Amino acid sequence: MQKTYKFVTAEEAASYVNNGDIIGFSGFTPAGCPKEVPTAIAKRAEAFHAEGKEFKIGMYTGASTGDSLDGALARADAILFRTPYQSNKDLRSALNTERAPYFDMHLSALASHLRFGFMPKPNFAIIEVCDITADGELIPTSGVGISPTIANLADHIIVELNHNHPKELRGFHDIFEPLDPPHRLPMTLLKPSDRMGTTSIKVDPKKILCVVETWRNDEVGGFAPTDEITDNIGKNVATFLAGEIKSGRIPKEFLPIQSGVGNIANAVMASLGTNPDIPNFEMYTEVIQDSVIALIKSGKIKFASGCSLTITTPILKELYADLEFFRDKLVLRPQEMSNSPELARRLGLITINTALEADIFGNVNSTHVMGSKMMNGIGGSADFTRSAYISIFTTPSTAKGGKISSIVPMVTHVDQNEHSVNIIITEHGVADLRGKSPIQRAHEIIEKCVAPEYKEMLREYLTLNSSCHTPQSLSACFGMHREFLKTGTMLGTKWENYKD
Ligand code: 0RQ
Repeated sequence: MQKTYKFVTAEEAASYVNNGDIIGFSGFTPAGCPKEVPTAIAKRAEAFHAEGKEFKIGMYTGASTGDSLDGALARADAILFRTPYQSNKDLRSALNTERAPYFDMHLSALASHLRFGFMPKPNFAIIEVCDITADGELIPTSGVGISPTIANLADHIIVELNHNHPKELRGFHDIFEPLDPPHRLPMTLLKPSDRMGTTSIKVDPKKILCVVETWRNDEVGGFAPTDEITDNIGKNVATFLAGEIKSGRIPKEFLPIQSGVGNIANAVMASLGTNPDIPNFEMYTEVIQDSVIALIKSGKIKFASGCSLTITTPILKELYADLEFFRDKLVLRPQEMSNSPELARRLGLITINTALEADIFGNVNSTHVMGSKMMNGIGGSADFTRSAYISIFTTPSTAKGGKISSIVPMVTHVDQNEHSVNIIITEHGVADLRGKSPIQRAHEIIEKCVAPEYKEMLREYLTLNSSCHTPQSLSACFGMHREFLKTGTMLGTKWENYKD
């Protein structure tokens, strides 16, 4: 293999990339993303900028990435456009100040939209692997994302061979790319542990421009320790699901779980793991976080299918040290499969994602702070929510030390609408929206989920425009947000100040 491919430094690999190039990057979250070449491209951009020359690249990623990719390129002002999900603070700042054009997409749709030609084709793919064979087999590492599609579409592939991920990861991936309509066939999985693809991404070796070696770890951040609020949210999710099993609304053998990213999702998984009324279960999800690995070890999770091992370095090292134990309990797939709405509906997923804010009628905003500032992106939340067996959204009832109520009259941006959201859960309780009219949903959410200090304010809101199907007041619906922007807290909102 050493003879087959050209081994180069990251700087040399980056020197092939020019202003206006469009690059697809491997990985999903910081797991499985290239690290050396993106940083070297950022340095190249800075050198061009220092000479007064343009240098920006178009960027397709699986989801968020590590700081050496999104952070470095954002700081270098080198982004022509960027999609989909992101969570890097420097990129967030760039895209919220018009320095990096960003468009948010459903993660399941990205690969097919690239193939359909809805967006410019990537001319480069930069793909992290744990192994590469002379005949062009690429073995992904801890995250797959859109790698098969960008490897097929790109003219040139730059490989980052990461020796920190063992070659024995071969076999942990299930790589499949569907045909496009009208020739598409069903994805045949009937349970999370089924497979339908190959264990590697096969490319024409002639497309592999060069290989860069690295020993760098995935840049997965740690999780905040659970606190009383996240613990109570987790307990409420577990108690709700246990009740649904008892009532027969969820089959007694339980159903596969999808769980989102972040501190709350991590805490929810930990609670499911410790509740004795929750049977051992499987996951069909996109992101496999730390808590899932602990639950696989304890036997509570029987199998996890995901797109990435978004796992902190110490836990990933433990997993790699005991790889054979995990071999029949884990699989990683491209996001077109892990997030497939077809599979979510067929497998009957219980989906658990996080809202920034929800409104009293059941619409959810997971992305835009005060309707205008992008936080991270929709990620896979709608891929799963719309096709779920039961869709759950969790959120602490307040944010910013109680100055913001996470439950408001009308969300300032809609990611999931009232028709897709079944259950909302805060630390105070569980609002079951199924089979309820808008006004019934409003009462359910206010009484079960809203923080005590905001309950009366929201009850009063419902009287502003009563005797209609959805009692919204178009003049006052953003009153709580406007009060926060004016005074720094929603607490003093008086409806008479906002109603015409
Ligand atoms: O900001 O840390 O500066 O105080 O939002 O909030 O409570 O730490 O929650 O880490 O679980 O992230 C929705 C962002 C939640 C995440 C979101 C502020 C709050 C804090 C983070 P600070 P927490 P988490 C998987 C599927 C996308 C959709 C999804 C996310 C920060 O879960 O990106 O689930 N989801 N996709 O203070 C202003 C409010 C706020 C608020 C919270 N109402 N107004 N700020 N915050 N509520 C993703 C993938 O597909 C890969």
